[in-house]
Amino acid sequence: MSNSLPYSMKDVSYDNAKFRQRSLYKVINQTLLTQNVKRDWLSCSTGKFLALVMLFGLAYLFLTHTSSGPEVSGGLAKNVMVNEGDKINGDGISGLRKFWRKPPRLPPRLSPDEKGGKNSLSREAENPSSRLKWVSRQQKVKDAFIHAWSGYKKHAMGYDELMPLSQRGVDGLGGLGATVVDALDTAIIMGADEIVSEAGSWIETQLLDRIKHKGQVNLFETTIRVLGGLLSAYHLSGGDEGMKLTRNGPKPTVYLDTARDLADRLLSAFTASPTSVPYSDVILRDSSALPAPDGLSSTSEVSTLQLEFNYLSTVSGDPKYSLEAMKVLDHLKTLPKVEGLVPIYISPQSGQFSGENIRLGSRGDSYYEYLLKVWLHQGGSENSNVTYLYDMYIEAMKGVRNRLVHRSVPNGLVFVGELPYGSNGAFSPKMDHLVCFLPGTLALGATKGKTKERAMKDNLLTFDDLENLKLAEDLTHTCFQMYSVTSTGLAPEIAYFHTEEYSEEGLDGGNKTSKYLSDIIIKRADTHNLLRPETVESLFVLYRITEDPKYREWGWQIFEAFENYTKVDTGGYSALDDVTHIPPRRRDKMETFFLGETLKYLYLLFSDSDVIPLDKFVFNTEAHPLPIRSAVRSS
Ligand code: DMJ
Repeated sequence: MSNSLPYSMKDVSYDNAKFRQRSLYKVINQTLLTQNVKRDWLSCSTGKFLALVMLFGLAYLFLTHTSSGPEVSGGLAKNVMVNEGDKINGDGISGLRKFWRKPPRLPPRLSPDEKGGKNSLSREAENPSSRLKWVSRQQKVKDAFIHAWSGYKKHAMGYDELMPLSQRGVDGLGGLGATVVDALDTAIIMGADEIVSEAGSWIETQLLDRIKHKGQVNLFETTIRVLGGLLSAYHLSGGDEGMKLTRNGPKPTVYLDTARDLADRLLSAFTASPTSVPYSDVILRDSSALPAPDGLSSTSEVSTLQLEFNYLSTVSGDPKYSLEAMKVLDHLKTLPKVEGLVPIYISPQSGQFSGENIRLGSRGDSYYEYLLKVWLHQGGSENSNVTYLYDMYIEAMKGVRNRLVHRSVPNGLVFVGELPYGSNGAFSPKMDHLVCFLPGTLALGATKGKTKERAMKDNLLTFDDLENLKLAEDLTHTCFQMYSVTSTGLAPEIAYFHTEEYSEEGLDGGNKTSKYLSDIIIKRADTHNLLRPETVESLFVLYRITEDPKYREWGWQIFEAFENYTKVDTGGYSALDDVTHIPPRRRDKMETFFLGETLKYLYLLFSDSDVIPLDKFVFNTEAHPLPIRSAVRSS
């Protein structure tokens, strides 16, 4: 097993591999089959004549069919000697080649079973006893959400976060009551009416005042959690011709007005910067802004604001929010990259990337997520003025496949590592749990929110889509195994993968029954779990798209592990210090994203697919669903 081959060349057993790298034999065979030529064609003289023509054709194809053509890209294309072929064949053949049109790549085929209607996977979801099981598991997730909220309400109402063991609150995000806003749309979606009323009324009576008087907040965190949460609540409670999922809480305009006031202050991060790259922090009370102490902003932070600011412009009718936020992406488009991959720091002073560290974990992650999602949110059309974002996304995912995807030994788990010293430096087999957002994004990007079955029936999947979908499935499996290898069944914050070049003894996850115990290395400093959502987020998206019930089962196992080891009797759930030991030490913190994301994604994983459908909503990086423009008008 090689660690240096591009992803697409390493795995030839993909479901649809036959449609990607067709041999000469297959090209001819498929052409014959398509034209319905019978087996006895050699028995008549016309057949013999045709055989001669075929022989000439074969010789011609042999000479000319060396180019993989422009539609075969990324890993495969890199390994085909396109230019060499041209040289050998000479000018005459090159001229002839102009008349040769390679047959289009055949679409992936469905099995006869799938063609008949519902596939066996989607039938499983409709089986009455299976439905009952998932309805009851979904209720368990709602109960967990109510338990988390009750701890927060009792001990920390109005603080950013709950410290469940100390039974008090803490303001780790600037003091805007971040848990209240992050949790609100989860409560709306779950139909937790009492919580909608409590959170809604706190926002109506307290939040504007906080926004006017509080000091320093981080632009990114405040945008994704508070602005995103308010905008989603606005839509889900009936604003913008929205869904009216609840009658509780204030009028939707309360959420919108609060969002506007907040965004007006956040805009200073853009306007104070000498370039289109915003500063990292804002002082709310006087609408001023300042860079981080080292002067640098995170790449993911400056590129993960646009869904929220665009939607605010749409619903407020004021383009200024979108204009400022989109300038960042317009600018990032012009900067040099390594096959679409970018360093994790950027300077607002110069507008240039800083350092060479490339990763899809912290500070890099949602740059790639928003390239896709901002495009999808604008309608996902081929001709929109943000199509360049989709192109950047596709290029970056090729870069991921070619440069960052490797396999572990001995069991071949597919993982995404890092290039801490840039494209010419050594590869690091380190993968943050944060990277587990990627499979969900890859699957979403492949089918654009449709089911895989639908996308295949409609012949919508390109070569890149197929590669990305397969990578999504493999990575989801790896992310699940990051949970499964530990004693608690919960993932560490960071995992390293055992490869031919890298191994460390005695740092396993502790679950001696796991087949992957020696594939995954967990360093002592990385054993904590912050109740993060990325894996269950991807399980949710993968389930919606593939309809494979294994993703639900994996999600249920993870939920049970949260229940077993992180639930605090007096209310709330706690982060853990060490997932490799039982009982695990606790960390006395319930992050806002446990209510905003983790429990929401688990709830939606167990719900019917028409609850917040993926072709009508885009989830911001904090799991706040915002309606897709074309979908709002047609729904
Ligand atoms: C969340 O705030 C967001 O998902 C962000 O993009 C990454 N980190 C956390 C959750 O882990």
